[in-house]
Amino acid sequence: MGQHKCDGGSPKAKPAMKKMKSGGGWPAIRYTFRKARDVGGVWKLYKALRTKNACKTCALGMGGQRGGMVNEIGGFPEVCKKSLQAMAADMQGAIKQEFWSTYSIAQLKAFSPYDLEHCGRLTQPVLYERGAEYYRPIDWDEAIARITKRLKSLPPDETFWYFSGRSSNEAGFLLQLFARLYGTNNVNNCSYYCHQASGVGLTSSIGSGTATVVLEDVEHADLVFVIGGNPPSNHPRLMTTLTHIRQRGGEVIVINPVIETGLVNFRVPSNVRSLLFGTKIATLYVQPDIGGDLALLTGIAKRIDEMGAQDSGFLQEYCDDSEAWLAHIRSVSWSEIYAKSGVSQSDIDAIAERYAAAKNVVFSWTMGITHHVHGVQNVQAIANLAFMRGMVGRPNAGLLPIRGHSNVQGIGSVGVTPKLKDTIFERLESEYGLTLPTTEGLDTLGCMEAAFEKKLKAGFCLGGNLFGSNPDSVYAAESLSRLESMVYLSTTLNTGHAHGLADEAIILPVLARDEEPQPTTQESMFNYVRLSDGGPRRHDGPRSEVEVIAQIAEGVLADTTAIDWRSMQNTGRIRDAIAKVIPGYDEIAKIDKTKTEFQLGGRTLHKPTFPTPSGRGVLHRHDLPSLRGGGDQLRLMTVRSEGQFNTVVYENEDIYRGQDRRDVILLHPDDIARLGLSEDQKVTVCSETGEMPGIRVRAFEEIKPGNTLMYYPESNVLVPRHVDGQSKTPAFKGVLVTISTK
Ligand SMILES: Nc1nc2c(c(=O)[nH]1)N[C@H]1C(S)=C(S)[C@@H](COP(=O)(O)OP(=O)(O)OC[C@H]3O[C@@H](n4cnc5c(=O)[nH]c(N)nc54)[C@H](O)[C@@H]3O)O[C@H]1N2
Ligand SMILES: Nc1nc2c(c(=O)[nH]1)N[C@H]1C(S)=C(S)[C@@H](COP(=O)(O)OP(=O)(O)OC[C@H]3O[C@@H](n4cnc5c(=O)[nH]c(N)nc54)[C@H](O)[C@@H]3O)O[C@H]1N2
Ligand SMILES: [Mo]
Repeated sequence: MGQHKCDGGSPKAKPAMKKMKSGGGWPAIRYTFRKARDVGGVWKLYKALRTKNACKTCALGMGGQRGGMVNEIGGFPEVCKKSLQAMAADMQGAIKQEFWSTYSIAQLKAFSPYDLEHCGRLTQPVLYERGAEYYRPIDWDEAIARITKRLKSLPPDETFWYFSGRSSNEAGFLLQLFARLYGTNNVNNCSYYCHQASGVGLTSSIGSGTATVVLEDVEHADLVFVIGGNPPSNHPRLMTTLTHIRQRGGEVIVINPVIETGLVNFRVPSNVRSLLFGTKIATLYVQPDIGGDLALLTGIAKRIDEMGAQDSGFLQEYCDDSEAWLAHIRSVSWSEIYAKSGVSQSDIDAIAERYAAAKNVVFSWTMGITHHVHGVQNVQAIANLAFMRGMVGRPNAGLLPIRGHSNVQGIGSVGVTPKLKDTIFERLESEYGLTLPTTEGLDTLGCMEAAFEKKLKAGFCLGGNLFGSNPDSVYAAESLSRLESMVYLSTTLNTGHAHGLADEAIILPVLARDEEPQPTTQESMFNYVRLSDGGPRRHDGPRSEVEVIAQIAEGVLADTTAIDWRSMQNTGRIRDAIAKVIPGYDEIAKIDKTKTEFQLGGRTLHKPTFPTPSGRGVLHRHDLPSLRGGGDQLRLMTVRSEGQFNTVVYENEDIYRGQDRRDVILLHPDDIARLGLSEDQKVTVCSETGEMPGIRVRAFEEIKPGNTLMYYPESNVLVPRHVDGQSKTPAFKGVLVTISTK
């Protein structure tokens, strides 16, 4: 292991690709024109992007009634490469009929995520049956009849229902209602692999699971923390806000084991000055070891206390347990903090000093915080730090989980969780006279494990790629293959359609948001509800998600429930129901008439009264986990490249990290030397879960030694099924690997 000199591959060192010195800028603009050419011209793409539909990519929120490329405070043009990619993907031609008899399942399995995405749009239902070599097209009636028959024959609790965050509130609400009235609470969404730790952590600290601030607040902050995220690639529009903060003399502190190019310098394409000269982003960049954040955050709090810089009045008046918490952080030793964070005293002091000096502070974070077995504790530690200086519960300061999918927050709000909020449960029962199941529903990984144990028989997926997003891909494929049936409502092909096959798999092609015949709604990470007008269909064949769901529900439940499922094909009817039962959503009932988008009531916390049982903030105490790894064992993070959206790969290059391909492992040059490896050498990366042979070693000075980076979803063969006990989020960033040259 490791120490051997290279004994194969091509040891010759060669620069992977020219590394960019800043994010955004001309490459982003050039890319726009290239994409435009692919889909039939700049004007066509521009028109598609300017329709009144919420942007399809991240949850920052763009588009809707202000028109595409406009943010929540009217900023224009907020173009990002991701929205172009997502739009261009939906504007692809249709997969041809011959495709299905040309490419066998075995061939589809060999396709990369990039190949599958670029096959084109799904336009006809297709069926796979165990033993068959190919998917075969079937008509809609046959597809719906098969699904209905299957669901009628199964005990409801032997089914599960997975939702991605791309679908509308209307589709999400309708499908979860159907699943529950059918008889199961095995209802969950991709959040369990994403920000669930934020929801659980925030709820335990402030009583509410979402952002406490609106975009306007962030724009007025004089210090923003960006912890465990790569917004230049994954939330490009946030970069505009960060440049504004810098232009006003504010600070941006980045906490990340990797120096991400675009967090050092970013060229905002819509700002001429920034485009030409770039805008410096981070005023302070601190690199903990992977998983070291809890110790680091505790250390910052400890230092603030030593400096006497806390807001004791705030702690006493608005928080529970502050004395016990202060006593706890005083009892943790500095040596423990340095050892378990990998951060030096001078860096911790520097962060604390800047925090102490700032007046309005926003803490933002993403997957570097949640993808750990102590993800919830990480989030609580961020909340602790905010409480400490009274930086939550007032304007221009607060907590901001930077969400993933464009409507992942809405999907959660409208009831796509195993356990419904009590208010929603009660209102559904009383308003509609329904009886809902009270069994404990399973979380996402829980469903995969139950399927593996053959306790589940069928799965139903509203978008997403359940197989591709899972840890332990070999196990994931096996567990889905043990099912009798899988149903996928999808727009394009992905690895799940090739590897996530049950005895019977049916793919139903659906319309994208901007092709819907009726308006739909989405909720941004700032708790802002947007209205999407929909638009003309691009292909014959795909159907509206709500139409498909309502039709299946009618087939399965027409005789047993009083709901007129057919009328639920009307998104206005669904919004009426959402307005009645989902807290804060009252205004949605009229949104298609008034065209007035709105901020959800009760979410933004501009006053220090917290919706916890005591009405006060809760400070949590934590034991600090030891840093894992050391010696030959490296800490691995599995992350996104610049050119992908989750399991969908749009381009093989990661221009910001200077990589021309994805089958690579990025190591600090010191680790390459220490382990006796050489650049571009082919190695096998091993974890307790799996192995990846043929991976190329790449030197990457930007990562802290002892830590390493690989690309998701390919690297999921290495990710064990270890989850955070409180949120059930897998530790996608907390993997231990060794490198073998055999
Ligand atoms: N273009 C594009 N946009 C996207 C997505 C996409 O795939 N492509 N996905 C969407 C979704 S669903 C989500 S959830 C978000 C994801 O957005 P991110 O969270 O930005 O995505 P990741 O690539 O997982 O990056 C995690 C970052 O965390 C850092 N990190 C890893 N481990 C640690 C750690 O232990 N501590 C700290 N402090 N940092 C760490 C990594 O260096 C990296 O910069 O983006 C959304 N937007
Ligand atoms: N190792 C590792 N694993 C991870 C992560 C990681 O960082 N590392 N990140 C995790 C995270 S944060 C997440 S959110 C999950 C991603 O989990 P998912 O949301 O399950 O996966 P996606 O890749 O976003 O799903 C893409 C598919 O959605 C479908 N789709 C696109 N638009 C629509 C639409 O409008 N309607 C419908 N019905 N379908 C549509 C397309 O068929 C496309 O192939 O992965 C998780 N897994
Ligand atoms: Mo996500």
